[in-house]
Amino acid sequence: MSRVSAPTKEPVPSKKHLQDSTQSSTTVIEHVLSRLKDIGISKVFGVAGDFAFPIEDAIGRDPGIEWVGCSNELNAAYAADGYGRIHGIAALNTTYGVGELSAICGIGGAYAEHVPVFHLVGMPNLPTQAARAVVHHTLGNGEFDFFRKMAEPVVCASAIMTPQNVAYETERLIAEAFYHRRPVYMALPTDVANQPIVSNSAPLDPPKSDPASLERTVAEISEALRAARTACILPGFLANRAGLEDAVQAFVDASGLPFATMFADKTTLEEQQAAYIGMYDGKLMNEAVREFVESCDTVVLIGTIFSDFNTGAFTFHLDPEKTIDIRHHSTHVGTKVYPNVEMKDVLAELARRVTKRNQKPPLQAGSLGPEKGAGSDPITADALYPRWAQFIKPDDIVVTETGTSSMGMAFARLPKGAKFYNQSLWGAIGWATPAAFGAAVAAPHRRVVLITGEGSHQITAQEIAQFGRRGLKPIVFVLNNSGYLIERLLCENPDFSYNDLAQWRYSELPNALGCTNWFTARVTTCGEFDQALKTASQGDRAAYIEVVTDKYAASPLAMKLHESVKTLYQR
Ligand SMILES: Cc1ncc(C[n+]2csc(CCOP(=O)(O)OP(=O)(O)O)c2C)c(N)n1
Repeated sequence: MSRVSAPTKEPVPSKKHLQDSTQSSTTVIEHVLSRLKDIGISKVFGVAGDFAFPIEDAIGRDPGIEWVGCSNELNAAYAADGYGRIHGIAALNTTYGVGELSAICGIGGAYAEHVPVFHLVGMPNLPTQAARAVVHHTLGNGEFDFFRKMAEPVVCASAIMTPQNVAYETERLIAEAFYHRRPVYMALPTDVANQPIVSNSAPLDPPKSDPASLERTVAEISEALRAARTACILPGFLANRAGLEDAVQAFVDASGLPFATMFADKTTLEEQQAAYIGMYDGKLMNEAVREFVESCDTVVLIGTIFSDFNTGAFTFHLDPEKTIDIRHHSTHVGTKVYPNVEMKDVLAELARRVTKRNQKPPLQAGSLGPEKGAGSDPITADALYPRWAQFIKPDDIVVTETGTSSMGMAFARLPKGAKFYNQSLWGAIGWATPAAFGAAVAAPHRRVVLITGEGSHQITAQEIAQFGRRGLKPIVFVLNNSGYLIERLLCENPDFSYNDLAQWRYSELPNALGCTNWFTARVTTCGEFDQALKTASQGDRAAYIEVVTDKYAASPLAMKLHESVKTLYQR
């Protein structure tokens, strides 16, 4: 449902890769683009630059691949990340040095959160590099390999293409990106990009489970579940990254087990189903969910991580002996590790073999309380979050930013088909605005709702222009609480000036950024907010609503984190 096509299918050979291309007239960049198209890439996000012209010219000439221009490279990387979360894979193009380094924080986020982004970088030509010439976008020291080295820790594989290596290296990078579900770096010197390729290579096989190991893993999990008096599932975002939501759902259905989700995993599975018991956030929120999950004889984790924000600032307690952890390429059953088993195979076998329990779920997932306040009342947290929760419609794509707003929205039970996206591990503020743009490009027929704090929005707000440029109709909420509220709640003194911001006239931005016919509003009371929500929900045009609250109107989780700084920072 959430995927636009099926790009996460492992690469398959097509006739053209098996042709002898030693005499090919296909150029290096044409070959790379052709293979990226084969695996489902039809858009490239980026910012143009002269060292990347051969890449951009080839995209311009190719009717099967569209250039998606962004305001800067950081935004382009975040947009590619948002696109990749929905589409399964994404591509980004930047120029040498200045462009690629601007993108690197976004690529780091895609690495941390397992979004395969193919980063195509244009480099100066080989004679320039050999002469160690002092050219623009370099450090002026004749070094040309520094920036690739800087990229290395945030990608799972990299290559500088040549006519001789491009066929094999492209296959290797595709295989690595699919295997790790992480970004790869492909550099093309300007002269090399347009040379004919002199090599060929077939796609590399995707990894396969070891049959004996798979059998033992599934037998052991089935037995653990059979013996468990109580059990539950924690489906995680890494299952989603591998395109395995349906396989996880099939296992949930076949097992009859209830499931809860942690913060980063929200909406991995549909929340409007009886098996869903709510958000599990350690001791910080939803005590009944914590009590049930932690009391289970067996807990099955499917592609999740125990990060600070996924575990209620490490206040969770799951006994490793009672935990089954199904990962992309290995499974842990208690303290035993089965290294050579693929998540998709384990899930498929479990769905086939597990014994179904016909038990009523122990809990019913809750949502946020009733909407408080009316008329001229100020917009408190109790007024804000239930209203936003009510506003979300089936199939919406809800992109939320690091800060107090995502912490509030994560506990709303979302309607059927609605998806929640957040960058909860990397947590770079500014991600959400361009990521929402990327999401809208990936799913132009679904409603995208962006919820961001104003401090985060100030980092990447230019990307609002791109929605307007492409005629996309997002609903944007900017929460203006006069500064960095989450930081005020976590730092030594909330009133230190480093948490204050320049006050923008936010609702004037869409107009200034060329977005015509958008509904814009600045609301400071519940009555104004209700009116704006009503207009925005009509759905005929994009909306941009600045929601003004008190400086300390924090969501419950944000308040809990304020009380839990000791465990959050392990002080
Ligand atoms: C790129 C980056 N810089 C700085 C931070 C530190 N940081 C975390 S949350 C935050 C403030 C968010 O403020 P805002 O977007 O206004 O949301 P609020 O918490 O006020 O709702 C900052 C500065 C970060 N996470 N990422």
